[in-house]
Amino acid sequence: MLESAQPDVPPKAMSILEGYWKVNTREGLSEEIMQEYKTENIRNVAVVAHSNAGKTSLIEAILLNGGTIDRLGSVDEGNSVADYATDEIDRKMTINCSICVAEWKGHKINLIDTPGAEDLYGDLASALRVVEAVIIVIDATTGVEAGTEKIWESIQRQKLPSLFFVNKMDKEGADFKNAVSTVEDVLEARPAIIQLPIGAESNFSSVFDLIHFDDENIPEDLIEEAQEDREMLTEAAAENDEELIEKFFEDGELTGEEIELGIRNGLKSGEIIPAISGSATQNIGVEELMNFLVSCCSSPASVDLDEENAFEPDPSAPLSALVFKTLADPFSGRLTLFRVFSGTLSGDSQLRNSTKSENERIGKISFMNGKELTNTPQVAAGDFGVAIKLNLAETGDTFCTVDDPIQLPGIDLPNPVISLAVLPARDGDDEKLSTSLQRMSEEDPTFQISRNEITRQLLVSGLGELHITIIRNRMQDKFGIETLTEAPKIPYRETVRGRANNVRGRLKKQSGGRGQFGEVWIHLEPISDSEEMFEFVDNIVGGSVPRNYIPAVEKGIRDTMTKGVLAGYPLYGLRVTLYDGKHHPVDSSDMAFQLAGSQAIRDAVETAKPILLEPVYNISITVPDQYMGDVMGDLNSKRGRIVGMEQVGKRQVIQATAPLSELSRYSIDLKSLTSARGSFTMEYDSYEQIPDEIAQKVIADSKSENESE
Ligand SMILES: Nc1nc2c(ncn2[C@@H]2O[C@H](COP(=O)(O)OP(=O)(O)OP(=O)(O)O)[C@@H](O)[C@H]2O)c(=O)[nH]1
Ligand SMILES: [Mg+2]
Repeated sequence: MLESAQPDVPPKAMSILEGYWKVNTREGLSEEIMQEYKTENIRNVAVVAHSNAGKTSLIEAILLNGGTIDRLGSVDEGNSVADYATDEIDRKMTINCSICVAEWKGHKINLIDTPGAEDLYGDLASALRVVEAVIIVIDATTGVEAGTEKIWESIQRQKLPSLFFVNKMDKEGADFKNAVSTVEDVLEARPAIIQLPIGAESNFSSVFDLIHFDDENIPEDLIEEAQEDREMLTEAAAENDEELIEKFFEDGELTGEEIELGIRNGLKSGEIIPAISGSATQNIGVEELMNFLVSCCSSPASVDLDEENAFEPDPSAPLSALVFKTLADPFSGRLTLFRVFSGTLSGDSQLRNSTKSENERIGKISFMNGKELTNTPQVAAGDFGVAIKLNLAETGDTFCTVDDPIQLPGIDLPNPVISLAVLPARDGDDEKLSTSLQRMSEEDPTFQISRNEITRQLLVSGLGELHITIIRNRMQDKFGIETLTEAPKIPYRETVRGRANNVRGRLKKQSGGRGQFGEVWIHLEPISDSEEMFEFVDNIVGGSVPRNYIPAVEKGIRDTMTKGVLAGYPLYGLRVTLYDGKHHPVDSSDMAFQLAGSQAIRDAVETAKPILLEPVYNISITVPDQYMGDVMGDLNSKRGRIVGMEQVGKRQVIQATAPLSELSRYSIDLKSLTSARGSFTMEYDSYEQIPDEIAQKVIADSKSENESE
């Protein structure tokens, strides 16, 4: 349709992602339906949970029921729609979020599969930003797990309508009511049960619908439970609509339609969080889930607009679209995944990237289902699309039209919690390393690169060890670059605590021909601002050091300060006053004064009580109450200082400071201390003096390192 001039030729499913993504175009997804869905007939749903709960499998079953695929793929066999990348297939886990599409009863359900591994929650944050509803999958054999607990916090912060799908009801040990009770205990949420499982484990056969309650067909052993749960559901639904509550008081009953209305309202306001049971791999309870999405979840057309979301969710309104993910590919160029919030985004058009304040030409755009792309001329409000080969747009950017600027709120991505030094495994690969790292961090903004000037290490930071390992493997697959990692060195600094007055630096060489001569006198004192490296005061009067040599003196001092005096770390926070000196009309030179300056500063530092400083970080740790003691004890052993504590629900938020040298493996330590239920963020605070015995060790280490070089 894009290439040909005949508008009535339907767009062809195409496979542009040859190469890394190994695309096989699937049959399915009727193109008209993808084009024709109105905003009010779209449902955008993120599927989230702790690792392994069955998110990808659930999406697979939804796609089968919707007719997108005609055979149920599986994560275990490596042929699911959502986990299509080669490393996802190898690891049998979701790494990147992907969009999958199912048609159901005249609706288009866009599903975003998200990774369950906490190290990959960047994509989870992106997914939550672009949907109107969330399915939280819970493993019926374990109940709520640590990852889900953390995701729940984000869902609540964003007030996203959500529902619990208690999965794996067919598995040995499955217990629906127990799983629901962990939701109550751990998440402190009161789910409204809308379907009950009939049977469990190998006897799990179907689900019983409590909304459209059918007295006749209740299995005998469920009668009591079903009636009780139906009453609770009716009450919960009634509470969410004034007319319903009146009717409920009069009749003591509501119809299925009325309950649905109450649930719709309650979902939107967050008052009702439905719970459903099922089995993804047995495809039980999944149709019922799809019916529920269509009948009770909000469409993108009915979002409540507040000041932040001042867009009109209508295809004819001015355009606003949010980029929520980019995928780098060495063969086909970058893919940019976007969600249209208002208006219509057309391919082959000039758009404005309002976040970057630049215009960008959009070429081909497509709908996406797993790895399959289907060309489309436009994507309308409420829907998802992907643009090919854009260079400018990054995750979190807004597209709008050139004349109608709109800026959508960006994406609140998690900050890196771990850093490692990285180097190429083969000599000479340095440039290749830095370009491929660059590409990887464009694809994933939670993966960051920096070079530490002090330790001269190239550092990569991410959300955990697994995150960094996955990216290193991808770099090897995509760009053929093999890497090694090392523990990051701590960027210590040196400074002085005392002063040194009247220190001489002198170079005098007379060996036959022309000699070398320069002499300087300096004072040295500390300045309190240790972020400022150096202040040079020139107090020379009467030309004892000629003007033209003064820059050389300063350079000599500066060079020595970068190399340090105690342990090879740079000196910070010094004021050096040059007040006197001597020169020789023939033997003086820039070189001579540089060396004199260097000697003066070295001697001055040695007499002015040099000390070592280390970087100290602010750290904010959130843990469930029961882990408080262990976490505090551990912080103590890490030279941490508690600054504050706050109770938030059943959790403690601890504010502390601790030296970076003690925190390099904190993400791993906290995980094992709290069974993965704790989380933290850290941020640079200041440089502080290192305690003596530790300083001695740093100095000794640096000496032995220098000797071995
Ligand atoms: N018995 C049973 N096994 C299931 C069910 N759903 C998923 N599984 C299995 O559970 C494992 C994990 O399934 P996935 O769909 O990959 O889970 P996920 O939540 O997407 O996992 P991550 O993407 O790694 O977070 C696989 O071995 C599935 O076959 C179910 O309903 N019953
Ligand atoms: Mg998955």
